[in-house]
Amino acid sequence: MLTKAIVRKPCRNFASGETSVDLGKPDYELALQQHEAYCRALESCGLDLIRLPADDRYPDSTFVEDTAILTSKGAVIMRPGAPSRLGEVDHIERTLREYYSDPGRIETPGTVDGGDICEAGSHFFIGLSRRTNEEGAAQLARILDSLGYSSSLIDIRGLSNILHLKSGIAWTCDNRLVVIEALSRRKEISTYELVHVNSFEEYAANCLFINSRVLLAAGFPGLKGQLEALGYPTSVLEMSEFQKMDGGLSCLSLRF
Ligand code: CIR
Repeated sequence: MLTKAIVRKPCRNFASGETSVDLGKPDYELALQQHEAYCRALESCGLDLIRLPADDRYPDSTFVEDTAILTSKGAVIMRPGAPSRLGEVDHIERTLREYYSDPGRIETPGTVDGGDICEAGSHFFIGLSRRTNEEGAAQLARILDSLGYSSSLIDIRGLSNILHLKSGIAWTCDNRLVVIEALSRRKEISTYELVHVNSFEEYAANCLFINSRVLLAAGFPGLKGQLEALGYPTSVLEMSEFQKMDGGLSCLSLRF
């Protein structure tokens, strides 16, 4: 059971963050409303929130997931692959130290974005991407091994449609993975039952399974129906303003 989540309010210059999509400029007030609804959804899944204040120095700082990996055996501080995001980790680390005594850390020249790390029980998939390099992935694999977790790499550098591994894959907390077509034939995931996301709904692949509920972006009835048919209760959230900044549901929180 997850009991807590760290979230950070979007800052006023949220629209100046990194993005590779062309969906227009986000509306800040709407982003705040969507973020608040997201926070309430986490609370309704039974999580106590640690709410961090907006940090105007880092436009992307609301995407806290990229700064750390939290497991039941320990935490690892990431080293984000976008130079503009490197400083975000210091602030998060101070918060994490209240809960984790000795977090591991990705060191230069390694880079890892938390969005590239998909936990699946005692195994972690590590995405190699524009943000997560081989050195960072190797460091993370060693740290996870020392904590008692196995890991494997999934190279997404040839995929232009997703920023992070978790933009295209989500673990359902049992033996299933929600997956976009481009990743569905990878041998690394061949032992899982797959929930296929159709090509019109790829953004919805970044869904969030929390304590037997699934949070899903609004506007994707196909995946919603598939998950409900499999017995997962869904809650739908408007994510338009975060999608404009390349962000999905998972990246707005660190759950533990
Ligand atoms: C970035 O490009 O870094 C942010 N604008 C979006 C990060 C999204 N993070 C995630 O999916 N884990």
